[in-house]
Amino acid sequence: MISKILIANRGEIALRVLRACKELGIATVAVHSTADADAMHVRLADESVCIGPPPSRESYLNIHQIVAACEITGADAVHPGYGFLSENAKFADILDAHGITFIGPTADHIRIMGDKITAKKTAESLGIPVVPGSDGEVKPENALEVARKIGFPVLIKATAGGGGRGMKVARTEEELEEAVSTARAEALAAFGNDAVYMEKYLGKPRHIEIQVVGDGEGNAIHLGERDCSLQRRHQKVWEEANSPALSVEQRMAIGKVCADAMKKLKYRGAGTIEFLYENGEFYFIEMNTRLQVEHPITEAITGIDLVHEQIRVASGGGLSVTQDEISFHGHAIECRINAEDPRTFVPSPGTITHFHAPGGLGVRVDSGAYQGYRIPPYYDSLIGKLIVHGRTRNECMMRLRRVLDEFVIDGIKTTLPLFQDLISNPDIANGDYDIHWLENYLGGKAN
Ligand code: MV4
Repeated sequence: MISKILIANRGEIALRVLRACKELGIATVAVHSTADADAMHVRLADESVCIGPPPSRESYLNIHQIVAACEITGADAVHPGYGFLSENAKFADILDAHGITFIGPTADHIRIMGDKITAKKTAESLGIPVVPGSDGEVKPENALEVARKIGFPVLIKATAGGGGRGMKVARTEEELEEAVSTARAEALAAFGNDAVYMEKYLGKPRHIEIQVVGDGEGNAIHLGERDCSLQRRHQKVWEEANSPALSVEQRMAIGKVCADAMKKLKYRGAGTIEFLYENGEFYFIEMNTRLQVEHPITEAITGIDLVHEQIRVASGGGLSVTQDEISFHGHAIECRINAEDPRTFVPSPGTITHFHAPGGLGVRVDSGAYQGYRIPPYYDSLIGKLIVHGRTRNECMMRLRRVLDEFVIDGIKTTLPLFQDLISNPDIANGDYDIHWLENYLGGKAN
């Protein structure tokens, strides 16, 4: 069994994991860089270890330091949160070799899903619908033949990719050669690997992802979907569950496909299966083998604590619920609060002079920020998440409007004003948006 968990992360997610550990009676170890000595996760953990200077490479990504911190404190498990080492198969292997439990999937499953071609082939073999495309890697000399077979427009993607880097659209045969060479060059620069593959380009899809959890022994559940179509430069801004676009029947059907696939794979841990959704069809694009930023909206509508489940399955305790016991209640929306200018999205680190989080029924704020906290400039700008739940989408939107008026964060710029704008927009009110909506909206506003 797990008796002490080291949390290899910072910010709101470190706090989130800490809360789950405390509720399960498990001791906690925080790690932090010198820039985070005054962080809330450090204050609330039972023990803390400074693992290096501010740059992530030398602290939160430093495997040697984190393993050493486990040895020093006697931690028997590591929760990686999201980002940093959460999808690093080598890290999972190293912990394994030290007899420390990695709270996540097996290193092999992380590796499979980290390579986008292997992930897609695996998904297809497990019965998950995928985007039509090339059968594996595409070499420049075969690109035209493959593209003609798929049909234009096509999208060239990096095998090692994710997050949109190394991705290029070719709308016509004339555009193909340049698209392939640019995609390869970007992939090489970003990932040190120039392998690319090709897919049919979907023009106006929604981004819908299914939450799954497996016990590693062939049992798995799904917890419905999240609609994360509102993104800017591949950064999610607003997420909701359920998706305004799906019926109950569609949800349960795609959810079952995903849970069945995870059973066959004997997947262990929490995972997210990402789809593009267009004209009533789902197309697998990627699977993330970690807890995601937006997991609280799933927790809000299911009442299931995903970090509890992660810890249970990591220690061999199995899932706490069966699929039949899961039901979906109401609607939840998450707004990502970034320390950024709400118009330019330029980061705005600095000291928070006033902080007042809203409360009341159906309101959750996940944040490590507090009055007097100084946001260091070294890490991503997410300082908190506002999660609002209501019995209906309309109630949820009305509640969100009320809550945004109550939230006070002074001293720095935040993205809170963006959400004030979005809740008043008719397309948002109607749930009528796709993956390009937000960029078009922001591009169309005078800034
Ligand atoms: C696509 C696509 C259209 N067609 N694949 C962007 C990041 C990567 N995770 C997958 N992405 C896309 N893949 C096909 N075949 C459009 C995107 C895409 C996108 C996807 C989800 C959310 C926002 C997006 C913004 C631009 C492009």
